[in-house]
Amino acid sequence: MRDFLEHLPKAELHLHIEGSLEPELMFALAERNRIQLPYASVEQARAAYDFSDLQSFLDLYYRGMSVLRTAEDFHDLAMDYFRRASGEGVVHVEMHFDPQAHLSRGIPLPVVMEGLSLARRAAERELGLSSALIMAFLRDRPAEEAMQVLERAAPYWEMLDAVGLDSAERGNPPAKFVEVFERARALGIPRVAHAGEEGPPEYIREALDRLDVCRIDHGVRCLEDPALVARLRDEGIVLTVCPLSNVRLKVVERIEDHPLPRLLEAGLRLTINSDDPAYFGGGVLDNYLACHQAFGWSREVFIELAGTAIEAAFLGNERRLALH
Ligand code: ES4
Ligand code: ZN
Repeated sequence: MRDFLEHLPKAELHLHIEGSLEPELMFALAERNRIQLPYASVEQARAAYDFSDLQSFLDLYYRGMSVLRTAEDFHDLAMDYFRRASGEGVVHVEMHFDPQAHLSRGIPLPVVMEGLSLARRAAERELGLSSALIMAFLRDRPAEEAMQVLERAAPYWEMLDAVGLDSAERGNPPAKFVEVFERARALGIPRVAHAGEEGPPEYIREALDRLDVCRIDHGVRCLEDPALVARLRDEGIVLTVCPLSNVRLKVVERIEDHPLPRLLEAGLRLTINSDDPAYFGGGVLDNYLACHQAFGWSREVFIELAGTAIEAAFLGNERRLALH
């Protein structure tokens, strides 16, 4: 099965590129930029990745990304991930990035965009890997700040495949960002949002009704609301589920308790993704393998999940046909 899953062409639709920063690269960039890390070694960093919830992860995630300073750093970050993903049979990657987490540290948007753009082109050329870019807003920051970031990104609007919404979910409902997402819609930029990971099913409804998103990131708590499940199924809304992330952030206690089999049973369109592979113990292939081990899914199920990801990706028709 490992061989089959490795060779199955997979698309990753839910990845935070800053969460793909492995401790080895974190240490190399810290040295290059003469930054002091709070860890004595790579092993100590990995040992610190023991989370109790989303916020305890976010604290280390924002601290870890402090080593990213130059366009070259962002290039190296993305290229390091693209190489690993390609090695495990990933043919297309849609990456969220968090401009506010860099702007607040004095890293200008053009630095981030230049680094990520160079890496995307190199991945296409050297690995045959396509990618999409999702500019995410931090929902625990004011909506006005998100709007300023969207306006500041004017030179890059053409390069954005979507805008997204991430960071601490509870207490930060999608409705807070209605104006920002309306502006994105007016600009013709597609929209996605994290909802129903730690937050209630109501946030999923709100993301659909008020933000007009085309995909829900996570969405696993929809099962608490049967009418919502029926709606997601009827409208064919795709959920980008991240099983190892849900275990590590204690959304579920054990992978065996994960709602994925019930979501599948309910007829929802699902994809399997890694979220923050460097922090949650594995990439897309590891997430597929964990599902195989926990749920005993057949090849046909994985073919369907991988197919859904390619259908739901921000891809041109030509590339989509080539991947199907
Ligand atoms: C994130 Cl809400 C969330 N989940 C996982 N990774 C993240 N990075 C930023 N926000
Ligand atoms: Zn996420």
